[in-house]
Amino acid sequence: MRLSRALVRKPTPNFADGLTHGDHGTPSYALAKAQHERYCEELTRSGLSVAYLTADARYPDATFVEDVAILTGRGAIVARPGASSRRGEVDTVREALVEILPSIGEIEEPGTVDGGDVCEAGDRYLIGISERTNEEGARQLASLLKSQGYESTILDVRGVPRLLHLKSGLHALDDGRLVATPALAERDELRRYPIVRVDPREAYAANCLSLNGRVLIARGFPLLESALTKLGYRVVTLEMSEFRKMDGGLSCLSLRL
Ligand code: CIR
Repeated sequence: MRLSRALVRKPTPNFADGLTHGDHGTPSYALAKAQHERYCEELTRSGLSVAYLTADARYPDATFVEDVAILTGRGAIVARPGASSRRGEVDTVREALVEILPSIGEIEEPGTVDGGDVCEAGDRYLIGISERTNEEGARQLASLLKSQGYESTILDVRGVPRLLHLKSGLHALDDGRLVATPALAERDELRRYPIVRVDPREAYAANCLSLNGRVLIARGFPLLESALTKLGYRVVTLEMSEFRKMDGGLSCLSLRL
């Protein structure tokens, strides 16, 4: 799908107060801000117009906008984040989305869904049940997607070590190939897809981002960079160190349509 717009939210000075399982240290706000600016430049270079949601320091994780909505080619679903500290993030996103997309619905209590657990892969959606997305949320989401004509596959990834969200270890490239960490590449549910396996030492890099023929990957992961380049993808690398410290990756920093 040709992407034309992105919604982002700049990190706030208290960005380091967000949630993390963190073993990579405390992030620097100044560096995070600079990395976010570079990220937005690459969105623009990839042909997307970038709109900024109002930054809100009440929610230090709010820069990870991908988690609060699911955008399909047919409309928007407002998520219900699994972490209670992030629930309030949905209000501004809902308001912004009303202006630009038809509403397909919202995830309702007791369901929880983080957008990071939702991966559009060709003709279907892969939905992860994780630390953040529960069975009820996955079921509601699959049903909302079904009402729009989309099939879903639900994968329980709670047993996969160090995986916050499904997309922390999985990405669907534009041509239907997946990029996946070894644990996810083995899953029966993904057997139908060709897969680029990420070396376990580079697991963080599995969260990449395909944008109109380019593939953004985190900088410092040469094995994945070279594997994708050899397969003919146009790879762009971006420094993501400060977002990694807060368990975030490339896809989390924008909503795209
Ligand atoms: C959180 O734990 O919610 C944030 N610190 C990171 C969220 C990253 N989002 C994503 O992987 N989709």
